[in-house]
Amino acid sequence: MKTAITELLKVKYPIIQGAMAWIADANLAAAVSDAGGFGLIAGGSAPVDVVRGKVRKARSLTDKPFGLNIMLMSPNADDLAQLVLDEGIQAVTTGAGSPGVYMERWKAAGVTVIPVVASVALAVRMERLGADAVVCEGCEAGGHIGDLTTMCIVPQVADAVKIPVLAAGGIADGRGVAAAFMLGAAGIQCGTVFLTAEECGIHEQYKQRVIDAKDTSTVATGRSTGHPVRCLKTPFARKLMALEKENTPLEALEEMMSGSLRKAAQDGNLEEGSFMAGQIAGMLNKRGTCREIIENMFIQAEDLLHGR
Ligand code: TUI
Repeated sequence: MKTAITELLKVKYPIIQGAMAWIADANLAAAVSDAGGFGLIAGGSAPVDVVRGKVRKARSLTDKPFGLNIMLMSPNADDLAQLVLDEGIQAVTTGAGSPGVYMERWKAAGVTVIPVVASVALAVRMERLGADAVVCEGCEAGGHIGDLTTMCIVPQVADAVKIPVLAAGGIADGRGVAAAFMLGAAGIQCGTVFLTAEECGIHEQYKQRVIDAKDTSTVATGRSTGHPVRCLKTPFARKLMALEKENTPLEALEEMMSGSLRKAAQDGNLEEGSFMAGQIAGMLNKRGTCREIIENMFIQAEDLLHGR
């Protein structure tokens, strides 16, 4: 399958693996890249030296290209922006904000820049600043989300920009891939499906919860804080929702959120961990390798797109 994204990223399949903080490490990124997709290491809120170590490890695991994601709410975002240049990373994606202040430096160094956006306005701004593509993420996605659904944001952004668009949020099989192409995307980004990958090192409890999830098993918490986050309805999520209803002060909610993804990913802690996952978790019912996940997705998509 050849699209503007396979050309841009020099990959076999037009799929980027979502950069999940505390989850998307060197092993996962290398496995996705080895399978013909584009793996990403999540910078998350980790210190620059930790992230540098992950980049170097991924390089030792695969000779295929991979990238780094910078979560712009991280206090270390400036350092990670520089790390991209120091380590000669081929492509960077950004989330949870506007990467405007870094764009000029990255572009001058020939880095491929793919901001994740949740609105037409930011997509247009990113194109003007020289972004090579944008990921349009709908609110079906796990983690930090915007307001619009994938179905609505992808065609609107595809109409508004000339650069290639990747669709994200709610895609985990060939039907989703084919639908994304019909909406005007040239590629996709998937996070939740890779939580079920053998190479994904999350706690067993997290993986099993994703596999056991049904359609209504996720909820977007934190709307009142201005930072809505979609996660599985665990005891932690229910506590957070109850506190939000009682108009608990923002600081107390933020305090609860801080460190909660680590507690889910590493410890499987249902009482204090935030098990971020997208709505498509309900469709996922088995484990597989990154190669199986990606190949099955694109075999099914090709069949559908060719009317087979
Ligand atoms: O960034 C994500 N997903 C994330 S980041 C994350 S870490 C976190 N942990 C605890 C609390 C909050 C975050 C977990 N999941 N996805 C990409 C994404 N970016 N989705 C939505 C956006 C976005 C939203 C608003 C991008 C830009 C934006 O506005 C910027 C502007 O200036 O308009």
